[in-house]
Parts: sequence; C-alpha cells; structure tokens
Amino acid sequence: MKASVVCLLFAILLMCVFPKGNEGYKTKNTGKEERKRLNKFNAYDTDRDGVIDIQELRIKASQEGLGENTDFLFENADKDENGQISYEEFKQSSLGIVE
Ligand SMILES: [Ca+2]
Ligand SMILES: [Ca+2]
Repeated sequence: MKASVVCLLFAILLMCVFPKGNEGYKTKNTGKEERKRLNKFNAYDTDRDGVIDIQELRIKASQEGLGENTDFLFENADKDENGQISYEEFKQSSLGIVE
C-alpha cells in the first residue's frame, strides 16, 4: 500500500517537472531563436517592407560571399512563387536557420 502511494506521488511529481515532454524547454528556446531569426530577416529586408525580394537577397548574398547560389536560394525559399520571400517563407527555408 505504502509503496504504491510513493509510486503515485513520484508519477505526479514527474508530470509536474516534465509537462508534455520537452515543451517547456522548446518554448524557452523558441523565443531566443525567433528573435535571432527576425534579426536575420531584417538584415535581408533592407527596405523594411516586410518581404525579401531577389535584389535584397543578392545584395546580402554578395556581402556574405554566397554569390552564385542566390537564385537557387531564392527560388527555394519563395514557396508561393510570388517573387518575394515573406517571413513565413523565410522561417521555413534554409535562410531562416539560426544557431
Ligand atoms: Ca524588402
Ligand atoms: Ca513568396
């Protein structure tokens, strides 16, 4: 009887410390990553209109020496092919990867 009560308390304790796996840790990290990503996005979006166009990507890419891959990067990131990379698209592309 006593042992099962201890087990139950232990299980409750575990659930309190680790609610739904690693979500707490993830949320903590996401804020930091999100800020970094937003900074990166803003660095590309030089005219601050909220989207990255091919010219902006070319400027940034040439600064960073990414030169010839620019068109490939752009086409890859521009999922809806409207000629602009939105923040949502940026986030899902390789451009939006932050450490
Ligand atoms: Ca822009
Ligand atoms: Ca787009």
